Amino acid sequence: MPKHQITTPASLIYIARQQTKRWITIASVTITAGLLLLVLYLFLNPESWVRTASAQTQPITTIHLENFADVSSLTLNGIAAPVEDDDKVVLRLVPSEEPSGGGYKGSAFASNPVPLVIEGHPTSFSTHFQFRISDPGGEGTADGIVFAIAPDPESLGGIGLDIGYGGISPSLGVEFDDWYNVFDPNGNHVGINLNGDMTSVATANPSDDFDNELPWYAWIDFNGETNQLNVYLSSNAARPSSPLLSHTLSTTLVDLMGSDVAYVGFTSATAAGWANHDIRFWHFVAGPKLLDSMIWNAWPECPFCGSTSSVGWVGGPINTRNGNLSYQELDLSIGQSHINLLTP
Ligand SMILES: [Ca+2]
Ligand SMILES: [Ca+2]
Repeated sequence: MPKHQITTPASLIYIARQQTKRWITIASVTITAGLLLLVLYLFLNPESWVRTASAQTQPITTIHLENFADVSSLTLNGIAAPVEDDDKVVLRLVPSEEPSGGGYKGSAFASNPVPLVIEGHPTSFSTHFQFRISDPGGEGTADGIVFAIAPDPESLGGIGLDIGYGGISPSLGVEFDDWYNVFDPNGNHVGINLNGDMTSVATANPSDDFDNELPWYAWIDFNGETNQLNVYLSSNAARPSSPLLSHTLSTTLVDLMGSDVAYVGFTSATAAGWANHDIRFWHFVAGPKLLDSMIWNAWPECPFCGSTSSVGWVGGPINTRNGNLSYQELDLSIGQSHINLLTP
């Protein structure tokens, strides 16, 4: 037997060790390559590591801003800015200051567009916000706040009587007007305005003065199937059972905007009279139908949220096309506006 074919226990152990080392090397290289490929895949496909719930996300647009400490989701125009108020950061559309140049104006729109057709249905929406008008100066409280829908998030109309809305065309506006002009019914009214025209197509009078320094609660619902717009107003958080102002548009939102997307937000302005015009919180939800479940304060209790959960209950159930129910959650651990739609 040739020498090199002689095997001893020691040489067998040596061969085994060399074999093991080789396998370890091959395994290490394979695992490293696999991990690199996985990292590369996740980098190239970020949606793959977002929670699976996103795959079930319904075509619902939501905005939930309990305060305005983070305005990264908004497009701010003119003088509009987040401002620390007594108890929270508010969106100050215009400040109570003697303006330079005849008047101040400001607007803020959600930067993400709202589709005006969802799943083949004309979009319906429900929004709820709190505003406060305070610290008047000059000739008196002026000029009001407008909830506006327009095809451009950088929309900003004129100063003074235009309330930052006049001149934005096309557009839909719901004004909370606190200064009398010749085209106004009085110096304290709610109005529905079209295409930047300051002569409202419908108006109504609230129960108290807007500049009473107290927060006002407003709800605006739009039914895309009937084109009916309802405005509710209250000095407390309870949504009134009847709208203060109701008006049916003669066109769809798509026809009005001349677009299948639009932006929602607020405008304001001052001139010879001024005041702080603040939005203190804002919720908005849009969907293919106007459902009770979309309406703030009409939402039922969350059927599965634990009391110790960091997930806040903000809405739902929302009926989806296939009859399943989806639920919205707000991650309280990061504060606000982090929404997932889940199917339990
Ligand atoms: Ca006015
Ligand atoms: Ca008016």
